[in-house]
Amino acid sequence: MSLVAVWTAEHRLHDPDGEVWLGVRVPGSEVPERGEVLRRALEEAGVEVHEPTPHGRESILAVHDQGMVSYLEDAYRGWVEAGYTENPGQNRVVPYVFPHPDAIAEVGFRLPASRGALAGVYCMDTATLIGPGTFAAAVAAVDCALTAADMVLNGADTAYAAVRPPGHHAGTTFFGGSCYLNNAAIAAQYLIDAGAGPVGIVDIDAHHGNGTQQIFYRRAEVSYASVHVDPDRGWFPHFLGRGDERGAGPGAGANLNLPLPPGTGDEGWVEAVKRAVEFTAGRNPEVVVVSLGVDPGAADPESPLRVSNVGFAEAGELLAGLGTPAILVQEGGYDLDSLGPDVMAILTPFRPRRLG
Ligand code: SP5
Ligand code: ZN
Repeated sequence: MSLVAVWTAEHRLHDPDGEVWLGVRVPGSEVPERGEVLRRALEEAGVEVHEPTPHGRESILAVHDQGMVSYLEDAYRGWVEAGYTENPGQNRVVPYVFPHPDAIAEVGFRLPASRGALAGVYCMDTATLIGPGTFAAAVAAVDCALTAADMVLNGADTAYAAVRPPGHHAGTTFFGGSCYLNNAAIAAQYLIDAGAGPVGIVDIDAHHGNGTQQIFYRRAEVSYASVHVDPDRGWFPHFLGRGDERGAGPGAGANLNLPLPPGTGDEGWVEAVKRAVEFTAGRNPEVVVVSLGVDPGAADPESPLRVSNVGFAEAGELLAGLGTPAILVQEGGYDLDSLGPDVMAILTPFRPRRLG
């Protein structure tokens, strides 16, 4: 077994500078320091860390709508040009109005003229702010995930993309939940297009990966299994992630949601990961993509799950036990003290085993 990692300093270009939560600008949890913590944890553990290679737009556009990607690229410039950094004095792109599906149903969707209104077209929440370097950092994170995919295509057993911003809440035509481009989904599609065979995505982030689920909902060759805090108990992403969402059309049966009650600890969480792994094994994937969020951790400020470092180590054993080549892509994990140790607990079973 071999384990390699991909990381880039370009993550620093993205500083969301907080989020707007219930109408109030509050400090956010998806901070640049997360990227530095991940880098240090890999170095201290002696994991080989590589720079990403640029992969261009094609792989991104195989998953995301061209209009959304162009918008993300241009959003901050347009915001400044519209004067919003001066009046009302908002230094980040953030929506205030959304095209409610029922409001536009009779006439259909048409793009608004105002840059302020445009901010609500592709974004699903007010907590995913766009700054000057957000798009460049999001593209660099995709490049890390695709470089990890290349490594596995070239024979590595396991490659870990230590990225931010995360991706699993971003869908074909929408983004949100601190995510802009869906790193894991883009990598999964890239593996499919490279002829790697069926892909199994396992998402252990504390939140349901509604973007990844949407992208592959009707697809049979990419399965999606997610363990997350129950949205019906009041948790983000609120509108998706229920147990009866099983896929549709050719993808019927290829989607598995395992929502857990707030307060779930190692026992219940590891058992759910086991079910996700068994479901994934049953789909006979050639490659596994893990959406590796460690926000189920007990100390995490964004989730009420109560997983310990031991629980993460057990999940790592289960995931490594799938025995297929794997790429692991960082999602959430916001407690800066447990982020490194919890990620390493997942990765350790994927590392070369020492003799003796
Ligand atoms: C990738 C990922 O883990 N995204 C999760 C985003 C969840 N954001 C929810 C935002 C609302 C809660 N923020 C409250 C912060 C004030 N304590
Ligand atoms: Zn999360």
